[in-house]
Amino acid sequence: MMLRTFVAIVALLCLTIHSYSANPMNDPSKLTLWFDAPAKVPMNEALPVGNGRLGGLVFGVPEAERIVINDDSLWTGDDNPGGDYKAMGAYQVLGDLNIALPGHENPTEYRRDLNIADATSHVTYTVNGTKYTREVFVSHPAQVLVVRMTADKPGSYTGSVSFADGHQAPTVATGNQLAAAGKLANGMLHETQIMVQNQGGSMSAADGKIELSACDSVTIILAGGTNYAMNHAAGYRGEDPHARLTQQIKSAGEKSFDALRAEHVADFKKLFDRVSLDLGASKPEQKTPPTDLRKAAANKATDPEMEQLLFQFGRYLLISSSRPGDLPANLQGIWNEKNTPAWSSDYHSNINIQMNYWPAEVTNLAECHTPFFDLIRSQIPSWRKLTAASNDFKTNKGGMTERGFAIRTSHNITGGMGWKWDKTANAWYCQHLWEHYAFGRDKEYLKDVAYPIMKETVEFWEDHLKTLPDGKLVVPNAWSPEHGPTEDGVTYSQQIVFDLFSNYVSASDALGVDKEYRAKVIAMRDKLAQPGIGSWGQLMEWMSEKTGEKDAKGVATALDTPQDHHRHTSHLFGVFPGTSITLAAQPKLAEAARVSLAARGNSGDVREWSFAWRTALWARLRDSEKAYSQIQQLFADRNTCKNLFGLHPPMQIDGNFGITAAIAEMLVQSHDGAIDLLPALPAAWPTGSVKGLRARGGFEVDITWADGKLVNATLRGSPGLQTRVRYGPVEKVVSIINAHGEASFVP
Ligand code: FUC
Repeated sequence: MMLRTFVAIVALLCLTIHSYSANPMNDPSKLTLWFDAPAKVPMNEALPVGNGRLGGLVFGVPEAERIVINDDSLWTGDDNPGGDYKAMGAYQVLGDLNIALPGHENPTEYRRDLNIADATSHVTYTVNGTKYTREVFVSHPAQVLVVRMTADKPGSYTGSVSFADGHQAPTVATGNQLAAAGKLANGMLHETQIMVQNQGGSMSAADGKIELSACDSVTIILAGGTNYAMNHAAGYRGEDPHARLTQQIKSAGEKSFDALRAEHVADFKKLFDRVSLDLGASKPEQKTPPTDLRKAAANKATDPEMEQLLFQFGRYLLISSSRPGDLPANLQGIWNEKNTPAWSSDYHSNINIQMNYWPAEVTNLAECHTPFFDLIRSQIPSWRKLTAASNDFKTNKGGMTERGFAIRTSHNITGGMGWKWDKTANAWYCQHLWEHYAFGRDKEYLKDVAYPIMKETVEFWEDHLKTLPDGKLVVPNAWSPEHGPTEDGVTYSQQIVFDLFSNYVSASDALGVDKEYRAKVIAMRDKLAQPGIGSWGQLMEWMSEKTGEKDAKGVATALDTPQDHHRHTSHLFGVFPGTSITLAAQPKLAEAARVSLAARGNSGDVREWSFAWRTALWARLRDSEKAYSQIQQLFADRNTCKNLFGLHPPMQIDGNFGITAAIAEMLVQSHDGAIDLLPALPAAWPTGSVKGLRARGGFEVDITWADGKLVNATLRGSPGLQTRVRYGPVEKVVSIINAHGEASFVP
């Protein structure tokens, strides 16, 4: 398909990219998860609501509602475990909100749902001819969780509201309020306050509960929090949350339910509605079953509306678990029902937290990326200290580390780290700092936030790279995540340092600073050992091919063979999320990457997040059908829970975020100096459109296609911006110069 014309018009006005208007394409009927029975298993079936910090998992049981409540900062552990995973602590449960409604057993016409277009969960059912409705959301503006229960007959609510604190703090009931406050062994204060409002009937406080008697409708407002502060200097502790929560409950309690709901929906939609996606219509018979059955079927037959839902669900989860000022999304986002969650529900630095943030820039949720940066900044003082104290970081000059920091595979929110060093995670984190600038072009941010950390990390690698006899530079004693031996020059680490050095050079260019150091970094980058191509045409994961040698314990290390199906694809970092291996610039390495990826396959060890990574890799390698097949396989019951959460197992959220980013990568790419339209459009989506994706260089992109071919595309950005745009083999320069800050392409 030839790209024939790009229209360029002169612009005089500035463009406000994030100006908000409700997006009519985000049709709630296509953006709702629904089920015909209550949830039984919290992480796999309950429905997640959240405001970035405060989360709820809604079970939807008529006679005994349970909502697991989380606050993203409730963690055990502390700042200096020196690599001991257990001492690092774990993400905790704030408690359970329980609503007992005896007599509501055995309902008819039962339905529970989660509308991700307005971030509200509903439960509806009928008992003895009365129709009941329950709505649950977590408001970001009001910082409270709200439950509203109504019925079509007066006096229908008799029962009780109670709270079970996750650490056995007693619940005190006074007037129309409940409160539970406690302190963890690490000094973390946590508190929950609940206000219950009734219309009709009566309420009373007794035995730590609020009893409801013949109420017409009931509103429950819950505020929860801790004294955590994302601040090393303050010992990661701030004010006692009591006064803040009291104020939140008071303010929310003074608003009507309708006002609280309207404020919540408007706030959520401001972010969510920036992007709409239409991948085509599903067949009428595909639309009828509940989401769990439909998901299972989508594993076997194309269901474009489910694929669209999966894409938007990742965006929903990011908005709901990562808002500015709060902590970033952890392994379970913010949703957690156990005080001993898998992997502590921590921040994993060898793929997982990075994957959580892959969709942030490209799917137009850039501000949801900032909690990751805030966490990095708040942990660095402690990471520097722990790195300097470790014998693992002697510099290439023989002394101990003075510049920079390294990160272990796992970390918490109070400067603590666990398990092995993931040596180049520092550089990988810097990729995120850089990408926020590459997409948004905020120079102040680059200068004040990203550049200093990037430079410090470049200096760390200047001090630590080892020179081989042939003059090549390698990362010493590195590990290709969770695979094979620890040795010099593993491809994963080499490519990540290459990425850091390249982004550093671009950052110094953008700011016009450190010209001499920039030249030195280019010289170091040129000496970095590059990945080799092995005996079966693969991109080598290590400097030497491992074909069955035995390690010190006598275990065969038959790793670099076509039979190896490890879940990580670390050696393909340069293809995605890195940018050093592209089809155009490095065709031989790209072909070797294709051979490796095809051999890695997707059986056995492959996990939910692996499918997401593989989808993005195939998209970058322009194999649209292989990319699409990964999405379909992700829908399998083995990989995705009934509630669409990723299933490692247990539930893990990175795959949700990763697949959203990977689907975007199939529709638009912008990593090699141009914007590629529909680079990996599969046959399953012949006709469709996407609005509001972002491309590097400061652009928003809308694309419409039909019969597998581009119909038109619109670019938005600040007037004066220019970019190369490609569709298939055709490439043109597009300038944003019209009055709406737009440029269009019509083939
Ligand atoms: C990485 C992966 C595992 C798991 C863990 C939380 O270490 O290798 O599969 O996702 O993170």
